[in-house]
Order: sequence, then C-alpha cells, then structure tokens
Amino acid sequence: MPRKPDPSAKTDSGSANLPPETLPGSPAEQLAHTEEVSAAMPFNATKAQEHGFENGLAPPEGSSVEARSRLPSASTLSEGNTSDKLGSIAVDGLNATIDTLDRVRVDSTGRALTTNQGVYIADNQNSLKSGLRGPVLLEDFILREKITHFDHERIPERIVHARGSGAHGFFEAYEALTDLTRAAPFQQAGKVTPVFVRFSTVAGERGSKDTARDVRGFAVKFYTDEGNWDLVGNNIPVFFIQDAMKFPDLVHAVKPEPHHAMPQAASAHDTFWDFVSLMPESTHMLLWQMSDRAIPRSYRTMQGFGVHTFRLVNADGESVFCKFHWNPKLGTHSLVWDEAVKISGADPDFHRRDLWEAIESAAYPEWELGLQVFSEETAEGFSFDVLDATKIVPEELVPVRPVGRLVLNRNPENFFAETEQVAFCAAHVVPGIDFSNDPLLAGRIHSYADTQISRLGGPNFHELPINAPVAQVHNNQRDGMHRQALNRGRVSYEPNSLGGGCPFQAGAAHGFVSVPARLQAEQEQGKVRAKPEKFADHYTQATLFYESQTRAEQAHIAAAFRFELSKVTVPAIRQRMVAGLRNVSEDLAARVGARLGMDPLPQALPRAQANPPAPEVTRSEALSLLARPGDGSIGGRKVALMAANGVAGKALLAVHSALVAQGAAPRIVASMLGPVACADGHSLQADATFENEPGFLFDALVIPDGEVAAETMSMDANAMDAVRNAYRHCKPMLVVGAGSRLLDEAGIDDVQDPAIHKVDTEGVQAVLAKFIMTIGASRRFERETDPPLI
Ligand code: HDE
Repeated sequence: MPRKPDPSAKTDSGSANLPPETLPGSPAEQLAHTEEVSAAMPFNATKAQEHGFENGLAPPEGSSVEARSRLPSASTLSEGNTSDKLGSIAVDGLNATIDTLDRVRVDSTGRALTTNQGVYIADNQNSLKSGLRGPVLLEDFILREKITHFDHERIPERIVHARGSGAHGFFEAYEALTDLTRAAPFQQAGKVTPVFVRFSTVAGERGSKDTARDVRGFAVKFYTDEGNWDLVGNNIPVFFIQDAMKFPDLVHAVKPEPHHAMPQAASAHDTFWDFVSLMPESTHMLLWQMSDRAIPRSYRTMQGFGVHTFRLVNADGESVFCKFHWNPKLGTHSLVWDEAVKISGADPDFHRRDLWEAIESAAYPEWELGLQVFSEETAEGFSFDVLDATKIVPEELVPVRPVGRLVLNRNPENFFAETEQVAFCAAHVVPGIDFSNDPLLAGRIHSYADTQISRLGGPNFHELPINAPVAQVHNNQRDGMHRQALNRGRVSYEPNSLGGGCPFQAGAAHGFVSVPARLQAEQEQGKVRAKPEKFADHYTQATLFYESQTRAEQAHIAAAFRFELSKVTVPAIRQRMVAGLRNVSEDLAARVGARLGMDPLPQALPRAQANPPAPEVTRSEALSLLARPGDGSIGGRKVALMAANGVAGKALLAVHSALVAQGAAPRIVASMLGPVACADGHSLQADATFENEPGFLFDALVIPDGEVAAETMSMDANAMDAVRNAYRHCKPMLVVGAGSRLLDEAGIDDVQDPAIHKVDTEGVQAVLAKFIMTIGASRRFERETDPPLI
C-alpha cells in the first residue's frame, strides 16, 4: 500500500508538537515508538560489569529492548515501496549477504549477451565507427566497458602461497568432544560442517609449477554454525622461525633474488641458504623440507598440520593444549626429485590436475583429523617448549586421537571467485578454539586480514561469497570499498537505545571469550624482547627427524641438501650449512659434504645451548613417510598402458578394465594418437602419446605383449624413456610376454624386483591383484643407486 502524503514527513525540520493521534506508519508514529525504546533504556545497564577481572571472564549479554513495532529500526519510512529490484523489507534479524553460494551462481544458458548494466548487446564483433573505414568513436560505451573490465581483471597475488588449488567438502565428527571443546564442529557425533580447502606451494608465483621442492599450504575454512574457523596449516608440522619478527626476512630470502628475479619457485639459491645457515632454529624444518615431504605425489597423499600449539576450551571454560593433524586416507606418498623436475616441465599443473580429476571422477580425497591433546602442566615437563613452532610433540609422547574426517567432494565452479578470492586468516577462531602464546602465531593473527586489504581491494572481503560465513553477521562495521550489505536502520554504534540496544554484545554464554591464561611467572611479566631458554635447542629434534627415517629417506635428504647447496655460488655459505648439519648428524654432514667436495668437513657450528635437556624420544617411526602406507586404494592413480600396432590387445584390455574397476585412470599411450591395430583383432584407441604425456607423469607402467609392438616401441626413444623413468623412479611395472624386450633394451635386468611383475599373456589375470597392490603401496626404493645407473 503506497503511503499517503504526510505533512510531518521531514522529521528533522518538522514540528516537535505531535498530534495526539498519530497515523500508523507515519513519521510521528516512528518518533513515538523510538521514544519508547529509548526511554526503556534510561542508563547503560551493563556498564558496571565492564570492570574487574571476574567480569572479564564472563562478560554479560548486552541489554536490549523489544520495540512495539519495526518503525524505530527502519532506515526509511519509504521501505514499503517495493520493486523488482528492491525486493522487500529486510527480514527481521537477517543478514542476507551470507547464505549459500546459490545467490551468486550465474548460468547463461539460453541468454543473450548484455553489458554490466544489463543492456542487450546487439553486436559483439565490431566497435562503433564513423563509417566503415572511419575512426572508432569515444561514444562506444559497450567497447569501453568491455576493455575497462578486462584492464582490471587481475588482482595482486598472495605474498606467499600464491600458487594454489582449492575444493569444497565437509568435515564430519566421529564423536562429541564436548568434554574438550565447545567448538561447533565437535558437538555431536556425525555432525557435518561445510569446508573449503586450499592447498598451495609457498615460494613460487601464481603461475609457477606445482612440483617445486617446497612446503605445501593446507588451509581449511570451516563454515561452522558459530562462525568461520580457519585452520591455516602446512604439510610440515614445524616452521623455519620462532618469532613473527623474522617472517619478512625468511620470505625475502627464499623468494626470487630481487636483482634479477631468479630462481622461480626454488629454495636452491644463495640468499635462502645464506639466511637459514645463520638461523640455526630453521635446521629442523630444513630437514623436513629436504625430505620427500616437500615433493608430494599429490595433495591427496600428504599430511597437514596446524603447526602451532592451540587451545581447546569447553563450555566450563576449561582449556587444554592441542596440536592438529590431517592424515590422508591414501597414505603419504611422494615423488622422487628427478621425477619432480621432469614433471614440472611436462605438466606444471600436476597437483592441481590430480585434485581436480580425482574429484571429477568421484575418487574423493579424504583425511582424518587427529588431535594431540595435553595439559599445560604436562607441557611444562617437556624437554622442549610447546610455544616454539620449530618443535613437534612426538606422537610417542602424546598420541594422536582421530576425531573426524575431511572429505573433498566438489570442485569450485570458478577458480577466481572461489580459490583466488578465498581469504584464510589464522585469527579466525570460534568459541571453543583459542590461541597459545606462540610468538609466531601472534604475528599471523595480525598478518592475514591485513594482507587481504591490498590483495582484495579493501576491508569488505569478508562479504565475498566464498568468505562469508553461514552464521549470521551483525555488527556496526560499515562502509568501505565494495560494501554489499544494506544495513537497515540508522544505528551503527553500541551502546544505543534508538535501536533497542541491537545488535547487543552476546556475552559469555554464546560469545567468544579468550582463555584467561595467566602470565607464568612474576619476573616474566615485564615487557621484553627475548626468547624462552628452551627455544635455544636448535638441533635435538632435527636429529630425531633424521634418525627416524628409513635409509632410503635419509639418502633422499642428503641428496636434496647436496643438490640445493650445489646451486649456492658462495662456498662460505655451503660450509656454514654443512657445519650446522654436523650438529644434527655426522652421517648426514659427511654425506652432504663429501659430494660438495669438502675435505675435511668444516668445524661444527657453535651451539646456542651447550647441553640441551635430554629428549624423551630419540626415534619416532611416525615421522617416516613410509610408515603411513594408507589404505592401499588406487583411486585416481594414473597408469600408462603402452601400445603399438601388433600389441596383444585382449590382455591389455583386461588390465585396463581391472584398473578402471579400482577407480584408477589407465591411459593407452602410443607413439601417436588414433587407432592401434592389435595382433588378436582387438582395436584400441590411443589416449595419449609418449611425447604429449611422458611416462614420468604416470604412477605405473604396463608393457604389453606382442613381438611387433615391442619392436616398434623399442625404436621410439620417448617410449624407452617411459620405461627407463618408471624404473628409475621406482614405480611398479607389469611386463607381459614380448614386452620384456623393452626392459632388456633399457638395461633393466633386476629379475628379483617385486614391483616388476613379469608374466606371459596367460598369467596376466592371475597377477593383476598383486600389480594393483604395488600401485597403492610405497615405491620400490631398493632400486635406487646414487648416481642412477638407468
Ligand atoms: Fe602464512 N601467510 N604466515 N604461514 N600462510 C599467508 O596470507 C604469515 C605461516 C599459510 O591458501 C599470507 O592470505 C606470517 C605458518 C598458508 O590462501 C600472509 C607468518 C604457516 C597460507 C601470511 C606466517 C602458514 C599462508 C599470504 C609468520 C603454517 C595460504 C596471503 C608469523 C602453520 C593460505 C594470505 C591460502 C598465507 C603471513 C607463517 C600457513 C602474508 C606473518 C607458520 C597455508 O598473510
């Protein structure tokens, strides 16, 4: 109903003398109702409770009053004048800028092109010209809009973790953890919380390769009922530095050197090793970074860690320390360095593709969330400091308790809108989760929201659909670039009486309350720039890590140090680094030094702490990648089935079907695309060529039977490279009948190798189960020699 003209419409300039009978919905009635709510709050009822320690522990809910009508909270009396664009009046207590992503999905099926103003575009091929051969006119608003948008289509990339890939999914709690935490995702068994996860490398730029030797980001945004919780972790449980003060230095050192912007996505250069060799606290992390953890086979096969010590807080305000672990269902699997280098050329999107294809083929990646929970008192007794992000809590000391699973089951629809615009923030916690005093974490609590202000162009990035929580958002923050919310009413401050006190402070019953952790000792309470003593033990856990690896893994670590340091051009930096490694392991230092031409080895670096406390654990099997084989399933694994004319097709197709049945991705690879004529009359189509998908992109190789095919393939060096690389990279092979000729030509005569299944055509069916098992298992590292012979 349109309102009737009302003489008191301009309230600021209207009469203060209201008529005794006010019209419904008139300015006078609005004023009368507003006066009522305001008068109902004669003073600030919770003011007294803002003071004192006890009140700080349990802040009260703010006071509010219910108005007689919605008139006092209206921005305008004209809000009832609706239209197709305006829709209706704000629904009571609702913020509609959040909600599911449905509100922003766009589908152009059956639609004509329009401008951004919704005007149909008659011609999308030509600019507006003065005559057919005349000049283009400034008047062409359609051309100008299109080009202007294009000119601004890029945003700054992330300072670190620029290269990444994301997916949607859910977290499901196994059981209620109400004794430990009041955090929403853990309140009931079976509770499902939607998530968005982004994996990343750290050092490379947005378009850099996936298989760089680097730490991987593992950032999880939980859209909980009580707000967003971001667990912004890595695939390595420790970090290079102990204090946020050093983060810009670390990142400047590892990024391409500033004078010539090289090398891209690599730590193998002078400035990185110069810095870390002067920062002995980075040694533990360096051991992890030089291990195969830094070249994962896929995002699906790596662990994730919250890194810092966090707190869990239950409804009674009781808190415990907690470390977060993500363990992949498929087990932990990595590449080998030579393979990673080759893949980066042939498929820089290797991990992005793997994640995407796994989800498209319904081989949904899955991880189990595990918690290490311990009390503050227990932590006091550890030989290391749990506030030091360069230290782990060994699983032998505090076991990891599985509490739920993470499943990624939906790819993003639009990379930019979701994966690029998602803004994780280490400060995003919900009631039930709190921070520890880890000084590295403190810097992160500041950094993440801050960096988005320039990356995403202003303070309202929380309103971007991918970042908006599913929980309601109501506060008095207003304005700024790209603001979307149309906040109803004139109240944008608290306390207020004009809005009936709303939105009011939630109080301890619902709101986030920081754990009242007290500063530990009197003498520590002064302001100080210094580290706790236990932070000075830089080597004990690095030694633990090295000693906990298998021989093959130790060899990879040594080779990685050797490779990286061989790229360092300044001998003094190499010397300094090897001198540091002597404090970790003489074996490691000797292996690295020997291959860098150091004889004798440099003197060990002086230690910051001469006699660190004895560690509780000196070997931890859990630290070896090979200790986590996973469930052996091969969903999404790629297998190359080599082929050429004359191949024994029937057996090859049987292998193909068996792999498909297991959810793997078998590909027929030949010298060229198109039909392959089989010796037994079957017909195959090549999916890929030895040239466009080199063998090292696959997890396993099948060399088929067929004299003629073997002869042809042995003449194609790309095919032979596939065989040599599969062997060199320790991958399983199924070699059928005459196919063994390729092994001979490649110089592979390791008949005892249990990951090379040699059979004749009749034996294929019988060996398939074993072959599939070896694809799901760890690599056959026993094959390796240093240097490689094949
Ligand atoms: Fe980050 N980190 N970081 N970081 N970090 C960023 O935030 C920072 C640290 C991690 O997929 C930035 O949105 C500081 C540890 C991940 O979007 C930035 C310090 C861990 C991601 C930032 C650290 C991480 C980031 C860059 C030391 C493992 C990618 C863009 C005090 C627990 C998130 C951005 C995504 C991203 C700052 C150390 C993990 C600059 C200051 C330790 C997974 O804000």
